[in-house]
Amino acid sequence: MLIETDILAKNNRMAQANRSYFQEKGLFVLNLVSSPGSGKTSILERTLKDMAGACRPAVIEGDQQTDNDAVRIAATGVPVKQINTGAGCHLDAHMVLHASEAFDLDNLDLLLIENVGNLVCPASFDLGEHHKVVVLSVTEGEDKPLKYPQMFRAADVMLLNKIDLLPYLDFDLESCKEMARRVSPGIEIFEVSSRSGEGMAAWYAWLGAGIEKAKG
Ligand SMILES: Nc1nc2c(ncn2[C@@H]2O[C@H](COP(=O)(O)OP(=O)(O)O)[C@@H](O)[C@H]2O)c(=O)[nH]1
Ligand SMILES: [Mg+2]
Ligand SMILES: [Zn+2]
Repeated sequence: MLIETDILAKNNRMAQANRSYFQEKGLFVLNLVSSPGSGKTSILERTLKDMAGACRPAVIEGDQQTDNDAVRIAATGVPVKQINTGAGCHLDAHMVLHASEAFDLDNLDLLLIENVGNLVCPASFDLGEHHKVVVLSVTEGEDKPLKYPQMFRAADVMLLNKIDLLPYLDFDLESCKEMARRVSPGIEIFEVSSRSGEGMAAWYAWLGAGIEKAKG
């Protein structure tokens, strides 16, 4: 327990340093978290294609193994750096700082970090982002905010993804949103489908406003 506290304290210090550094560069930084398969990479791919020319993004991809997601992002033409955590189950602030050295930050205004698929410990590890964005897909069950409250409390935004599948499921959208707000009253919720594009415009508007604000 003492070791854990120490690791988190050290990470918090590094995350604060990242935050100051990213702020100096006028970067809007988001940390995307979810369980595996909720659609983080798909949302990034669609967002990068639809917002091409509207912002100057780069992506950091976190996975235990493979560069599959980095390859998918690279296909959009956006600069990307893969981090493999091996046995590790989350990104930390130190990894993110080093990965960001792959980019010319002076010529970017948006840094999107896809965390390792895991709804537990990424909640505790600040990376120096402006916001955690939690992706929950409608195939996962509406009670996930109650089961993983730390993560939903840590997130400022929830992307409720795969709404194109709603007609085939008995997922209760209103109940899910109510449970998310019960653990995190201020959470901003966007209902989206990275497949059909439904609901994505509201997410892009939120993103655009954040980019403008971060430029200062
Ligand atoms: N039907 C549907 N499938 C989706 C949607 N978004 C992602 N998927 C699928 O869900 C699977 C996992 O997506 P991926 O982006 O790799 O998830 P990640 O592990 O969170 O990065 C893939 O087979 C995607 O095609 C969506 O909006 N609708
Ligand atoms: Mg992914
Ligand atoms: Zn972990």
